[in-house]
Amino acid sequence: MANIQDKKVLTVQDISCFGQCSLTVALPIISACGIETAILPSAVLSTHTGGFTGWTFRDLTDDIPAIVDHWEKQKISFDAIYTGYLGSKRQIELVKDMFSRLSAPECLKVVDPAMADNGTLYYGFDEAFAHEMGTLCGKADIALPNITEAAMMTDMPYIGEGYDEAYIRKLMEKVLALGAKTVVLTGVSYNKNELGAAVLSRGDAEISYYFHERLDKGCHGTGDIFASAFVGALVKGKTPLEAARIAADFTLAGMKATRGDDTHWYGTKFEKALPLLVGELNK
Ligand code: PXL
Repeated sequence: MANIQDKKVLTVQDISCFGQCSLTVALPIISACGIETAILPSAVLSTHTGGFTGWTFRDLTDDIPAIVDHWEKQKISFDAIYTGYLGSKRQIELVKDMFSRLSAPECLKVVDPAMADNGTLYYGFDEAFAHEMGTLCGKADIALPNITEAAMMTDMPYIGEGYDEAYIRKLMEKVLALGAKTVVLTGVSYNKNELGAAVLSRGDAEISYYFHERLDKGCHGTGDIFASAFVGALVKGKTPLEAARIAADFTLAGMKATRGDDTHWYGTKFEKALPLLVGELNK
């Protein structure tokens, strides 16, 4: 029987037409979780910017206010709003406005800063943008940075490998101090065999971790894949730690399906792992 209370998610990020990231990842993954998913594209690119050259970029900032006005007039609201790659500081302001105008009661606001990795900002971003993204994470129920993004938003040094738990704790506390209620830090590893996510909410005495095996090589787009599955699992009622475990296992399975295919350097074959994600959520 249909459940009239089914939840609706809005995700705001770019469409990289080719390359398996942002909306071409978020929409299929959250939909596969059985959740109605609306999209608001922040820009349209021919490909993502991580390894391609000569991509096209159409900024959609000017279309956003009218879309939000229309939805508000139609009394459309969302049980979760999940933001990823945003193209400008103005878009960050527009997302803050969406948080206040398009949220259903108890709307979960999930912010993935999606702007940097391995110590480096993605093409086109600067330090000022990173700080602005910090203010958006401050409005989030859950902020989902990787270590590079967390360090850039909080003016902590990025020290690559070889950090200890005290560093991770300080980084996470600083993200909470921005205003986020919970921080899920991705790409945490204290040894060469394991990689995972760390979860800390305001008032928690200890960090909770989920680790899985660490592969030799990363894949492009895994941050978006993790974040999308995390949102799907969260909206399905999982706790942040359970959602992080489900999302991490799904992402790892996608990476395993990708390794060995050198022609697939630009993305991750997450589609192959969707049955695993769906099975996990229906357990
Ligand atoms: O996966 C994050 C991402 C999203 N969107 C665009 C990107 C990237 C990372 O490179 O370039 C356009």
